[in-house]
Amino acid sequence: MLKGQDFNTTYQPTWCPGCGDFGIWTALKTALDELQLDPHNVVVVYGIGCSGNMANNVKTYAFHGLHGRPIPVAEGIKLANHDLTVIIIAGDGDTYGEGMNHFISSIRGNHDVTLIVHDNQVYGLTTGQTSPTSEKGFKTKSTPGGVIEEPVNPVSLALSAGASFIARGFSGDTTQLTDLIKKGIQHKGFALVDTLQPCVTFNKINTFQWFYRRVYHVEKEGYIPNDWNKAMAKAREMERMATGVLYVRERPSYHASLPVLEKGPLVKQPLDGIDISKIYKDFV
Ligand SMILES: Cc1ncc(C[n+]2csc(CCOP(=O)(O)OP(=O)(O)O)c2C)c(N)n1
Ligand code: SF4
Ligand SMILES: [Mg+2]
Repeated sequence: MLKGQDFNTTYQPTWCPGCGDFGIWTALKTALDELQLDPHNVVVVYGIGCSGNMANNVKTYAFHGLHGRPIPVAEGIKLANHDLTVIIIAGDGDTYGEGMNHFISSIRGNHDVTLIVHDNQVYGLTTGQTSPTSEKGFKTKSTPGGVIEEPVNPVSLALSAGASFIARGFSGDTTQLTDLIKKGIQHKGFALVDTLQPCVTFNKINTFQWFYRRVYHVEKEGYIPNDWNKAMAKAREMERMATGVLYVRERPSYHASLPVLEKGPLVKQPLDGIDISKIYKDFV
């Protein structure tokens, strides 16, 4: 079995010094180690962004997809071989902007994938434009007069869509984040780990210091994550920011609901003897 540092590759990350992405990288590798997962049984699907640039830095199978589209790729991989652990690394722009439809759809289907969002409330890779989670009034290159729209609240959105596992982490707390990623991976269904991730270069508002003043661990206050209304109240807190597992409920996952997969993963099922000529004729 590999240790956390053994999930390193020979490539070093290219993130800015002090970027919150380093904490998520550390937490992911530690989670894979502590769950004793073998690299060849794990696929990480990356979106496009500073977040997605982690693709070269974790020793597992990897797919570096299109901006906004890592979720359907991950779903396809899981449906083809549900023995694999499938994880998604994506930005807030990727997930809650161009990929929003996939986010809702995957939650509804309860696809058994773990989505770790690097939520830095800005477009990092394209050098600092407004993202869907940017605060109202935030001034960026794309909104010099300040953001007009209300920000997306990822936790309340996921709750409304029917998510079966929702956690919020902070990249400045890798111990807690490791635990949340492990729980997300172990959950049998769609797991969101929305991670507060300071972008030290392009977001001078939501800094590490800004988050340290606000974040707190829900479990230290005796919070039990099984009540939808209480989770929604936690999601909507403004002055403090709840971190930890905010909501869990058991629900059959998508692949577990398909009779054809009861025999085992699709990739391990024989292809010979399948006659598709009738279906084919319908399309020619
Ligand atoms: C389909 C598509 N649309 C837009 C882009 C341009 N683009 C690349 S990264 C990015 C934003 C990245 O922001 P985010 O998803 O928040 O990731 P971060 O860099 O902050 O980690 C955009 C708009 C692209 N590469 N492909
Ligand atoms: S631009 Fe922001 S998110 Fe991207 S590497 Fe630099 S600090 Fe990190
Ligand atoms: Mg971003």
